[in-house]
Amino acid sequence: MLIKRPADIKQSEITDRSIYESRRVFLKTAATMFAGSGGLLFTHPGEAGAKLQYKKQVRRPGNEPLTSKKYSTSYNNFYEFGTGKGDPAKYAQGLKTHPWKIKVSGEIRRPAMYDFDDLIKPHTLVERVYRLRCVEAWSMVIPWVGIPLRDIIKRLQPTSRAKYVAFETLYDPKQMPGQRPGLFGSGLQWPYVEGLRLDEAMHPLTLLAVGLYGEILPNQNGAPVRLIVPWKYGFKSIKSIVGISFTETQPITTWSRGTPREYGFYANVNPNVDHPRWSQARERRISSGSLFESLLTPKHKTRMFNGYADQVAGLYRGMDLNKFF
Ligand SMILES: Nc1nc2c(c(=O)[nH]1)N[C@H]1C(S)=C(S)[C@@H](COP(=O)(O)O)O[C@H]1N2
Ligand SMILES: [Mo]
Repeated sequence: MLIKRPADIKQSEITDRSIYESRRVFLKTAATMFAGSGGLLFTHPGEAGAKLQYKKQVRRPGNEPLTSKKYSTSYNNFYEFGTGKGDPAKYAQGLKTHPWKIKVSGEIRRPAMYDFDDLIKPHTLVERVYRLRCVEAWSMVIPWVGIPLRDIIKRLQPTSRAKYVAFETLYDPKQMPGQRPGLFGSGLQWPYVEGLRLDEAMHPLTLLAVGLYGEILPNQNGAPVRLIVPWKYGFKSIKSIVGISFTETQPITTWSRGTPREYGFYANVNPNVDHPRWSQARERRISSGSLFESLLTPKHKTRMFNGYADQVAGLYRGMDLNKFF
């Protein structure tokens, strides 16, 4: 068994999990995974739910209970599949995530079109428990499995001119109904694009996630590979990445292009800077009970940089965070 259960998972979640797993026994056998030379090889990639092998590196925000897998995989934002929280789980199932190419371009020694498997093969997967806080003032605590982005960037060797990293999601209206004009329309411009400063991308907390709860990412969570930047609002954590580009100038990002007054490039979680239409001081934790239960639970105070200030505040020293929101 590749998955070790953290000792502090609550009983209710264990029940959730064991029900889920016994159901899985009847599903197609999990993809065969084996550790290569320090890394991981996908032999049947792209199968959501297949087990991953990884190193546990728990970086847990406090001792908060995990959000149950049920909610982290059924209450999602992925506007390419509709704007309703339940839409991604419903409409993303047909997304073809293998083979998957990632174009690496810009200020980099060896720009190339990579096969996703080749890009991650040399690296060791790690598990990190991170809280992800949506700008809509709810948050989840999820065990992500991935590769520290810095490991990949070091291998790609950016040039000295690289100051930012730009990311792009797949554009394919045939597979992504939310990208078609009409019924599903969100008003966003496609493809979804995001960006980080190079030092943010190189920060040890920044993860390229390929799994959650020890298993390959479900499509609704951004399969086969998505970003996780735990000290920033959820919209920075771009899903289903097909492009990574190293740039000299600050890249355009989807939400700041759409509504620059409401969303900035930095998007650091900050209880002291309100969204123009609501406060960011508190958040609703989506936990392990029923959604109804989560709604009844008192809100948590939102912490500066989502609780990671001791590790990331230094990146923004001297910057006016009211201006660079
Ligand atoms: N391509 C793309 N990435 C995206 C989004 C999106 O609509 N499209 N939504 C973002 C938002 S607003 C949040 S809160 C997180 C949600 O991630 P989760 O569904 O895995 O919890 O994904 C982010 N990444
Ligand atoms: Mo979000």
